[in-house]
Amino acid sequence: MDQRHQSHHRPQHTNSNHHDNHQSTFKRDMDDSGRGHFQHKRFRPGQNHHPAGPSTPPSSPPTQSLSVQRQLYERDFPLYKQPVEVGHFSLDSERRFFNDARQLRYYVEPEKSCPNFDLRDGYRGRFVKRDDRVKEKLDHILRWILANRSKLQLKDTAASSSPCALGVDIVTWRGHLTKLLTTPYETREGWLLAVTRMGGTLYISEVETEAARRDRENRTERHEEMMYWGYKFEQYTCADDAQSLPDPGGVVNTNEAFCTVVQTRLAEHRLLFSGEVDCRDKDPKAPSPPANYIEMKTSLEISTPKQRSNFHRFKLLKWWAQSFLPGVPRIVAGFRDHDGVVVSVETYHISKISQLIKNETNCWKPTVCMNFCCEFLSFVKSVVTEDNPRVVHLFSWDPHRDVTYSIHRDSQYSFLPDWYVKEMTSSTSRETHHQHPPQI
Ligand code: 0WD
Ligand code: CA
Repeated sequence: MDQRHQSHHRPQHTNSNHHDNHQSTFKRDMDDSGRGHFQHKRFRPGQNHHPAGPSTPPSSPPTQSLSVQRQLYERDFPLYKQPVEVGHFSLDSERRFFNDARQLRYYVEPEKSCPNFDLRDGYRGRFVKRDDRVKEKLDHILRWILANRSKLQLKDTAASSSPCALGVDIVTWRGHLTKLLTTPYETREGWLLAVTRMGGTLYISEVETEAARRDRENRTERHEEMMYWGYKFEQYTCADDAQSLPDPGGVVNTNEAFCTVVQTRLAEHRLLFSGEVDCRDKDPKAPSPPANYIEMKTSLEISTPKQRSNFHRFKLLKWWAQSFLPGVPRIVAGFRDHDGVVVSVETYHISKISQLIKNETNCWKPTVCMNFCCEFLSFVKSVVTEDNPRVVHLFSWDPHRDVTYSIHRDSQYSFLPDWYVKEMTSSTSRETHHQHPPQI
């Protein structure tokens, strides 16, 4: 690993590993003897802290929860290692998986600062929409893991005593981590995250909430059309290869995707996650992935101070969290009017966003987002101890509430497919064999 990869994401913060002495934010009920119901070396009874008042009376059943209150997470920025791309994959127009970069596109800067792109063009006749009733869960990432696991495991065997394990603590989508990062500031939408431990690795997969399902089934025609606008903007600005130009006359097909797979570490949590990447810098001298990736966004043009403030306080939080996680350094934003015409294009550097929001009162803080995510992962690790692909711990959060969970065995929530479990458990010895060929 070179020096750059050893460095940490530390926007505006000094490096400090704060994890040995901070107050725990787990809420834990005491049993009759006064002992806590779960054991974790960092969360001893007495060190426990929760601002919500006295613990539950001894007679009530044991519950465990995690507080989301912002002030509990206002401490030094946790260690977040520079994310390293360990692979990528593509999904084609029929959502078929390929272990390659065939869907990666190249950013072509618009010729004018006011490009007048019409984002409504093609919605009626040149649009193939992915069926969002189909829940793919972690399947594509799991396919990538099976196709690349010898690489992953080889890297890990030197350091690990269990060569069958993947060498990471957490496998998930980047989008799920984005939701965790923004949770301390979210006031509208809750979430459900299913967690299963297998081979020592925790797999985290989202479950659609009832409210999200209702929203999806009751979208207005206007909302459906506006969801297309973001993809249309990508089509105006992205080309299939470094030499060619975008083709605004083509079909927009949202089945197509290019996803990066990155590895990184948040404090003690080794993470492997995948996220969709819109395009890359077409300069062949651009830095290596993920530093050459660009995230495309659209947003309503800003005309009033109130709109600017809302943009900083709510939209930039989501944009920052999403791109910071995989180490994507730039966002290109198309600002559009109410008719879907792009009136300006602006670039945001992720490393400068925290400066940009500094003058906003009561604004979000990157450190709160990262510390909450870190604490949630610790909470999950301490709760999900049974290593069993058939068991799901369902973590649940609603705005203004704590995170709680329930346990489900052989239920509708099980999400690790048989083909993955079989392959991971049966080929352990074969893989080990690969790494330690017998001496003849
Ligand atoms: O079925 C589902 N509910 C999920 C699907 C949950 C999580 C992920 N996915 C799929 C997406 O279809 C996509 O292929 O995983 C891939 C992306 O994962 P991610 O990068 O972790 O997701 P996120 O960061 O939330 O979204 C990245 C992009 C979005 O870009 P914008 O600029 O809008 O944030 O992935 C696209 C979208 O372009 N995207 C989706 N496209 C279709 N259906 C979806 C979705 N449900 N979610 C994200
Ligand atoms: Ca995008």
